[in-house]
Parts: sequence; C-alpha cells; structure tokens
Amino acid sequence: MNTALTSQRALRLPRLTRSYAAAAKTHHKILVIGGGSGGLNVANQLYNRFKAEGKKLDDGDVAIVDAAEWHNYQPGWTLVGAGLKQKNQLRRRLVDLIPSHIALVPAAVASFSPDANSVTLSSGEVVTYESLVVAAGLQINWENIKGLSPALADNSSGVSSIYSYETCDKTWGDIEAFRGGKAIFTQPAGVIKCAGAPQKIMWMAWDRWRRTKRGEAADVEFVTGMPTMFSVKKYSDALNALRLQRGVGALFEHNLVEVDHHARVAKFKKPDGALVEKDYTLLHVTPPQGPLDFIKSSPLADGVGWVDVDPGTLRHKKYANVWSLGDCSSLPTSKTAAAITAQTPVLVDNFYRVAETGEIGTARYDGYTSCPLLTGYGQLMLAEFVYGAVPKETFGALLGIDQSKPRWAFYHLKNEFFPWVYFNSMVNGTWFGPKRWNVPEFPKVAAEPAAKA
Ligand code: FAD
Ligand code: UQ1
Repeated sequence: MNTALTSQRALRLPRLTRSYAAAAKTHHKILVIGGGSGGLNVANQLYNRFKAEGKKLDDGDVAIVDAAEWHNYQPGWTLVGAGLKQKNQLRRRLVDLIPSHIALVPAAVASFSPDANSVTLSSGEVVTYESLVVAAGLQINWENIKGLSPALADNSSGVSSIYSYETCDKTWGDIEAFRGGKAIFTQPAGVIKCAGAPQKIMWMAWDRWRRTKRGEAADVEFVTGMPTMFSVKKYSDALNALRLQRGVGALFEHNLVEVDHHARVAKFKKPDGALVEKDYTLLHVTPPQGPLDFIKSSPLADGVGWVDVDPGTLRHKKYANVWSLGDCSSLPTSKTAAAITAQTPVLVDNFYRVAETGEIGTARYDGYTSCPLLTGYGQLMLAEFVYGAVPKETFGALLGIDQSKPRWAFYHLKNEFFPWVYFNSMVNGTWFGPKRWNVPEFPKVAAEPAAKA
C-alpha cells in the first residue's frame, strides 16, 4: 500500500500520517461517507482488493462515516408493504455489519473541503483523508407534499408509504383494512430510488384484493408525475398492457402536491400548472426525492446537487482523489442497489489502478441497473438495462427468455434470494451481481468476518 500511496502523491494528495488506534483516528487513507448499500459494499471491496494484491491496509485505514444506528435493506420495504416480511427482519445494527479492520466513525458529515482533503462532522470535528468515496444516498423530501406528514402520522388516514422504515408496515395495514373504493398509488415527477417500487406495491395490492374477493370493489389508479409507466420502453409497454388488462386506471404527468387527509382528497399538479383534485379511500404515496443538502451545497456537487462523477469511471470530474457511487452520485441511471453491484467493482478497479500507477484503469460502468418489478404474488418482471434505457437482460442472454414477461422464478429471486444475498454477501463486498465477468482481472477474495457487537 505504501507504494500505492507514494504514487498517489503524483495527484497532489497529502503525505501519509502514522497509524492511530482505529477508533480515535482523525485521518484515514480511505474515507467512505455513508454505510448504506454502496458504502458497505465499496469499503469492503476496496479493503479486499488491496489485500488480494499483497498490499494489506492497516486496521482503520479504511473508515466509514455514518451516524445511523441501523442499516436497512430498503428493497425489502416493498415486501413489508405487501405483507410478505416483517420490517424488523430487514435491518441490522450498522456496527454489526462492519468488520473490525474497517473503522466506523459514528457521526454525520456536515460539509466537505475537498481542497483540504477533509470533511467536517456535525460536531465540528475535522477528519482528513487521502481518498474519499461518497456514498451517502439521497434525500426524501416528505415536506414537499403539503399535509403528507400529518396524514402518515394518523393511523386511520389510509395514507401510507413504503419509502420509510416507519411507514412501510402501515401500507400492509391499509391494504388489509381496505374494503372497497378508490385506491390511488402515486409516483412523483423526477428522480427517485427504485423507480418501479411505486407501482410494485400497487400490483401487490391489486392482486391481494383480487385473491381476497375485494377486486370488484377496488377502483385502482396509478397517478404519476412521469409521462409513462417506466423509463424503458420495452418494460413500460408491457406494464401498460398489464394495466389495461387488469382495468387499472392511470393519469400521467400528474404530480402529487397536497394531501388533505381529513377530507380524503389528494391534489395533483399538471405540467401546465393546473390542479386536479381526487378523492381517495386509500392513498399510497411515493415521496419526491433529490440530493442531500450537505452534498448539494458542497464543491463536489453538479448543477443539480449530485456528486459529479464521470459516468464511466466513477471518479470525480474535478477532484482526482474523490469517487462516488449509488444514489448520491450523478451517474445517469436508475438508482438501485442492483446498480451498485455493477458500480462498485468498476470504482474499485479504477481506484486501485490510480493508487498503483497514477493512471485510471480500463474498467467502465455501462449504467447497468435492474428493477425487479413485482406484478403480483408469485410473479415478477425483471427489468435490467444500461445507459440510454437499453435493455440488457441476464437471463434473456443466458436462457433465451423475454424478461418483460412476469415469472415465478424472478419473484423468488426478489422475495428470498436478494434479501439473503444482500446480508450474506453484498454488505461484505462479495456479491458482484450478474455482471461479475465484465470487470477485468478483479481478484477473487473471501470476506473477513464482521466484528461481533
Ligand atoms: P443508502 O443505502 O440509502 O445509504 C446511505 C447512507 O448514508 C445511510 O446509511 C445514511 O445514514 C448515510 N448518510 C446520509 N447522510 C449522511 C451524512 N451527512 N454523513 C454520513 N452518512 C450519511 N434497489 C434494488 O436494487 N432493487 C429493489 O428492488 C429496490 N427496491 C427499493 C424499494 C424501496 C421502497 C426503496 C426505498 C429502495 C429500493 N431500492 C431497490 C433502492 C436501493 O435501496 C438504493 O438504491 C440503495 O440502498 C442505495 O444505496 P446507497 O448506499 O447509495 O444509499
Ligand atoms: C441485485 O444484485 C440485488 O442485490 C442483492 C438486488 O437487491 C436489492 C436486486 O434487486 C437485483 C435486481 C439485483 C441484480 C441481480 C440479478 C441476479 C438480476
């Protein structure tokens, strides 16, 4: 690693400091901001890569900064909303997921000073680094919808959301309590994580009501700020055909702006500014999302507020020792954990080659992302695509099947395999998704066991 860091000085990075006890360190060779899907995955893969190359890092050289007590398997919140899982099964204490050789700084970053190679924590403490990886996720803007927070807090409102740990089980309660009437499922205009989730929960509710003889009484409608069912034409067309076949209504380019849960009225804004009011019995809300304020206001941000990285290499466009992946990054693809499985190996390979030679490697991210679209109990359409909204299907290529057709086997990937592989392999950096073979010369290395709590 010393060789690696000597060559990093060519990029005008700070000189090495000596090791401190991991917990007390205020300087780390590699500082990862965020211990979510991307942060845990990348911190472990970076550590494992240097080790596999015979350049083992010292304990605490890699550190994760995150104030969160819990790490959530967010893709499971759809399963909780559909009554398939208990929410407390889908989270772990963050500290229990971090191996002893990686330090946890249990704090929130307040600001970045990339010219000084440092971050300032909300306590005011400054932590310096040689390289920075930003994986802090995105911000959910609940307050951008007037009346939403009180509606979610009221147990009898019929308003819920699978987009938080607190509210995802309310969705299942509302689905079960529903006896008929208007059921509206919303999707906001703009970027959200897992853009299929707003309709996954609708399809599950639709199927649940059908199976429990409430289908006739249910008037289901998808009201979305987006112009189509999905961003990729192939899947969008298949989903729209499904919608028509199932008698589910839709309003496109209608963006939820207000909820009056006393009157049970939802207000939507059209692109021309006109407001449309709709009565509802059940309302499932996907909140608007955007970049985190502390990133948006930093020198790392692009014009929108995402960390401004090269879409192929994942290296910051301006700061050569800064990298980013996952939801907080500017990568122009759909924000999912599946995407991170393809992003991390590319970031790690390029990071390692820069550390060794000062030059970026040849690994390039093609924008791979995947959305396992639940369409009912026992059926799932597995959307997989790359930059430009071009389908790139793993099982289509392997088995010659069309993934826009919902399948039983895909459903079990989502319901059983992904939660399992996530906590057994993704969080410790040994799950590479279906794209493993696309990263040249990435060494195979077993994870070290996580520290005991
Ligand atoms: P996160 O996992 O959100 O982690 C961000 C971390 O950064 C958090 O731990 C947070 O505490 C920390 N952080 C935030 N601010 C700071 C700060 N100031 N300082 C330090 N740390 C900070 N993906 C799929 O692949 N398939 C699916 O089926 C799927 N379904 C989904 C369904 C739902 C309802 C939701 C909500 C998401 C779904 N996703 C799915 C998306 C997936 O969960 C995210 O894309 C993924 O978790 C993003 O990882 P990340 O590391 O970028 O962010
Ligand atoms: C995936 O790797 C993954 O991570 C464990 C998910 O869970 C969050 C996913 O939803 C998907 C789709 C993938 C991609 C993997 C395959 C086999 C398509």
